Amino acid sequence: MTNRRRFLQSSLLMAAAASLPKARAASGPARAKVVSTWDFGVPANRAAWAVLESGGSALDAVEAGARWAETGQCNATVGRCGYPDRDGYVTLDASIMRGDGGCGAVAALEDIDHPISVARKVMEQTPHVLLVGAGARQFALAQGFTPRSLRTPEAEKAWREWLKTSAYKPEINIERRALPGNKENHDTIGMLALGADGRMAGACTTSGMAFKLRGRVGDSPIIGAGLYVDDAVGGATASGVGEEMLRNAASFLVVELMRQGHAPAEACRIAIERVVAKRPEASKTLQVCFLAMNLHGEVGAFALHRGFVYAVCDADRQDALLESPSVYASSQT
Ligand code: SD4
Repeated sequence: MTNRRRFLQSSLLMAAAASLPKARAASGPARAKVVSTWDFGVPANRAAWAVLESGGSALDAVEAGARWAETGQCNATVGRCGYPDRDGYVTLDASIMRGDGGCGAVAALEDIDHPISVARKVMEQTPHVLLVGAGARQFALAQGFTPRSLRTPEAEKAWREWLKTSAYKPEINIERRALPGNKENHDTIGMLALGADGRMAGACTTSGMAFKLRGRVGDSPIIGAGLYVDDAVGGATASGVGEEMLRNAASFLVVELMRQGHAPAEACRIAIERVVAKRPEASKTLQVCFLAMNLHGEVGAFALHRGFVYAVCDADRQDALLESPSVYASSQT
């Protein structure tokens, strides 16, 4: 019963978020829109929007937005400031996808601060979709990327603090719970863009779960799990505990639900319900968040727990930040 009440509360919030107006021709490309996960999605969207405004493609836009998240800020779960795995290695995951099905990804990439651009190179310069680990690094170097150490002093300090207990608790994104060093272990960026020409693209980039098992790869570089885009329908991306997205082919699921006629927010909600149904107990302590946009520029989101916010940028509004509805009002279920 309690959960039902929370679903109701969530539905009201969802209705508010789902009623986002479509882009109007104010300035910039009339149809275009960019959405992305978390509060730093606002500046990341701006970087992407600048590309769309200057006539760039949705693909160029999401790459620019993701690149901003990777190096334009210092964030414990994306790019150059990402926290290391439990053995002290910073390993990055990223994927990029065009609405025509073109896609590329890298997983467990070390020493390269723009994994999203390496993912794009995988898409454009190889017949493959995913390169991992040492091979991905070797490919990046061959493509001209400059290697650099990614373990920042802050990340090192947090890791050493974590080593004192080495508690392995993948509790991410729930009410912005802090890690040692007062940093949070979430904030993957997932970004979707709709170009003025009606074409879509998406990008997702992360350092994954802080202090993860060495070799652990989440959903973000897996096409269909952390990201999926189809020009005929729309796109979806995810943040949260990637294992849940992997179990449910989650982003693909959200897009397929939209293909069946569901609005983006409704598609995200149904997908979240699938996550709950599969692992009802685990879902009380793990965060999972979906963000979707259809080919008309309608946007929606849904999360397991309160606290997921997403940024929307179009010709009318550059800096909108909206709170997603959620199944649970808090982590205390
Ligand atoms: C992962 N989904 O590696 C990512 C982490 C994340 O917000 O999204 N954090 O599982």
